[in-house]
Amino acid sequence: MRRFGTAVLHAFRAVGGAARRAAPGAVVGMVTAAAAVAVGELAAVLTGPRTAPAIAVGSAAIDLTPTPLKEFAIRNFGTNDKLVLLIGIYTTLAVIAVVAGVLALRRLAYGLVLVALFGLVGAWAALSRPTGSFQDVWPSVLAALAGAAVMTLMAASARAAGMAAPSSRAQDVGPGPVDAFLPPWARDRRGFLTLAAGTAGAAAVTGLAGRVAVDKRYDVTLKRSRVRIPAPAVPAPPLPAGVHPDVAGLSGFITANPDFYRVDTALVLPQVDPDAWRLRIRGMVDHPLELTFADLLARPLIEHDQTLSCVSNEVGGSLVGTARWIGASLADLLREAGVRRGADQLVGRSVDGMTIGAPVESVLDGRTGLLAVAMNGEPLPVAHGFPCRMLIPGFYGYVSATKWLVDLELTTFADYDAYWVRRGWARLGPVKTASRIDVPRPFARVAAGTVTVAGVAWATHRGVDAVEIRADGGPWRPAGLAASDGPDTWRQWTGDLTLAAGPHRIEVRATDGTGAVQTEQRTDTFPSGSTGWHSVVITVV
Ligand SMILES: Nc1nc2c(c(=O)[nH]1)N[C@H]1C(S)=C(S)[C@@H](COP(=O)(O)O)O[C@H]1N2
Ligand SMILES: [Mo]
Repeated sequence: MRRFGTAVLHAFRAVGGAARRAAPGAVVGMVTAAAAVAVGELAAVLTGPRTAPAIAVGSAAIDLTPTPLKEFAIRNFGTNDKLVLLIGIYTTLAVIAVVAGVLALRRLAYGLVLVALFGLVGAWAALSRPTGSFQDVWPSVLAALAGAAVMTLMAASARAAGMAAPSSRAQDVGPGPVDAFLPPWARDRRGFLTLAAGTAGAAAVTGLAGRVAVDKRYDVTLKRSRVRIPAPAVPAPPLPAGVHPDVAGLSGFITANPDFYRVDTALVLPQVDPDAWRLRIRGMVDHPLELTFADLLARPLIEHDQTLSCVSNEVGGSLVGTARWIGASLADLLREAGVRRGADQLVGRSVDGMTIGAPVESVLDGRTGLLAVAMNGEPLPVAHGFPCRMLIPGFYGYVSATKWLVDLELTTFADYDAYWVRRGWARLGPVKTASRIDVPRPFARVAAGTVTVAGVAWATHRGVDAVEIRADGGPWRPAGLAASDGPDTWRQWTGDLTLAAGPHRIEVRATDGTGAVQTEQRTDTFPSGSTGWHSVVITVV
């Protein structure tokens, strides 16, 4: 026991000693990284927010992330998945920076190699973006150059202060050519720390200034606020009275824009200038078209309520919402372009290179597919695709709802796999019948007697014809259906169960407009959407 205790103590001492010896190197590395990131951010003012090294690397990481991991991230972090990714990237960078700094104090060249690698990875990531162009490498190149300069200076200062790790090779610790440039005050311990703090401060100011300038230069909030959406030629009828039963805790029938779920691969939101926006319609068409935003707004606009849901939504999950959209008819536009025979896939491309493919047949079968420009009475929010997104009722978002849309290509499923299909997701993504219990909340404690159960059910474009609930595997009872706003939206429902004291498990299932009952069988979200009944466990007291 005592032997063990002594061993632990020794281990701690050894680690502590190593940490102390590594500290100057860690400082050199962190300051180097700070300077590099800051210069990268500043350079991105010229080339766009997506070209800043950390963002470019993050975006490349999203595209390279294996599907199960991406599913895990969406499942566990939801809309925060991007924040988690960025924290991961900066943490990785910090670790590499410390290693680089420690190496630099042994031999500067080793540290510089890592800095160069950092620049190369950033440049490669920027180039690998679907919309990447050669100038996009500049932020990473300049970042690496700034990092190299700072590392060289800091290492010289550490050396002069006698803080560099003792090396077996004398020439590695001896004065280098840079030392001539080193100001006299930076040649002792205090000078080293002053240099580090000063550089870190300058990096913080530069980086923040870069960020602010990027946000300002590319921000479309002002232009968006000036957009006037014309009154729709085909307004939606007012919502039927009673689409929303008055039950506390039940989701609203219309999902407010700030509450609407967001799922996309955009690490920074694309800022699309509506004045510069063009939509091309091309591929297997007789007359390729190009529209400006004014052209789009001049078309007869249709107002339509539609529920949008994500294929990654788990049973009972919240990646679903309903909005009142306004847009131009997608089918009319395709007819004008003249779809050639054999074209069975419509691929929507976004300004950031996302590709989303939908069956042409469905777009032309009479449903209300839109090139949407408004959501719940305002221009599309930037997070939801401003200035224009695609919407096709009946399909999950990943095959129908391209945000920041700039290009429509008519092609075939045989010839082209869109982004998610290449990652193993189903080619066709019709929405599966789903129902969710909103009230009571899981693990709620409710009073004995009649328990009110309420929720939503959707089978987008097929509609919901019935909802049933039951407790503890007992007989199914029909729930009361709220008024219907048509097959393209979800339907609220409520029901009462009489429950004795104790724990209970409440389940729900829906029947869609074709008469098919929602399947009990649980399947994963991958590759074509989850199935199974939602249940909540409550305690009656
Ligand atoms: N450009 C672009 N459009 C996109 C996506 C994306 O990653 N990029 N994600 C799709 C997915 S998977 C879904 S579920 C819907 C979500 O739309 P929302 O964020 O407006 O709710 O957008 C779709 N459109
Ligand atoms: Mo999705």
